Amino acid sequence: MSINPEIIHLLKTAQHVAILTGAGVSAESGVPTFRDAFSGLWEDFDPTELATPEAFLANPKMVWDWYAMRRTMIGEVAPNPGHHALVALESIVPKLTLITQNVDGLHQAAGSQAVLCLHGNLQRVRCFSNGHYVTEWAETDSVPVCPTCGDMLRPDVVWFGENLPVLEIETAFAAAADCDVFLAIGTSALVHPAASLPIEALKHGNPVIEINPEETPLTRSATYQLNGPSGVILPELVAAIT
Ligand code: BJW
Repeated sequence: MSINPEIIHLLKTAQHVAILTGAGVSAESGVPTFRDAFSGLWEDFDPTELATPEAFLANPKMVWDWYAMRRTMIGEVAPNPGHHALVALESIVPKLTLITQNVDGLHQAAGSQAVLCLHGNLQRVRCFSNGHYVTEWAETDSVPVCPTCGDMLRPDVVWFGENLPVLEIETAFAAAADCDVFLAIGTSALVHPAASLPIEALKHGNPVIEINPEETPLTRSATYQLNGPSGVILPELVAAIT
């Protein structure tokens, strides 16, 4: 793909690049996007209906098992050229703020520094009511419990209706306001407050580049669109500014 020279100029001259990633960035690693159907036992369930505290309290074992399946899945995948290109970009631009909605740890596995994880980390587990972190547990016929308080364990991710970590979301909004260019990559731009970040960038007059093979609610407002998979486009973009 030939990349618009204005995009190349923007990235070459930017002092601060802010980036928001979503599930699409990990799609080429073999991780299903959030709104793709998960296969197997869960194919009849809408993921957005499982990612709530209400779903967990109604059927804790089913939700626990869904996350256990996904934890196993991400243990078997590796970062793709899109993740690696973002690591390379970090060494090219003076300042880069990487904000992710992903809970799979693939940016960190690729070598990105200081990733702002808005929706938590699938590999971490804490108890439901008291937030005690637990590093070892046994899989049994029921949801494992906290050794400190006996409460049920849950994945350390942010479900619908729950607050995002304050420092991460505040730093992300500050970066959107401060950056010279904002990249929204592989996100359906449906879930707030993350979906408000590119809008915040635009509000401050900062150009937004969207990278996605599909249209999203952001597409019409984005300053530039690069239509295609991030595992192809990001390495091309980095090569073009190097
Ligand atoms: C590719 C590709 C390739 C494919 N290359 N691209 C304001 C307005 C309206 C609603 C709200 C609002 N503020 C808050 C809300 C409520 C709610 C919300 O946003 N609801 C909307 C659905 C309407 N938000 C919340 O509840 C948040 N909390 C909150 O705001 O607290 C304050 C509050 C509390 C109570 C009431 C009100 C406010 C919390 C949101 C937590 C989201 N959690 C999840 C689950 C995490 C754990 C887990 O993984 O199980 O996070 S939901 C899910 O969606 C997950 C994702 O991080 C998130 C975003 O999804 P993402 O990453 O965009 O993935 P997809 O699958 O949607 O899209 C993939 C994209 O990739 C597609 O576009 C493809 O085309 C593309 N793609 N291949 C590049 N190769």
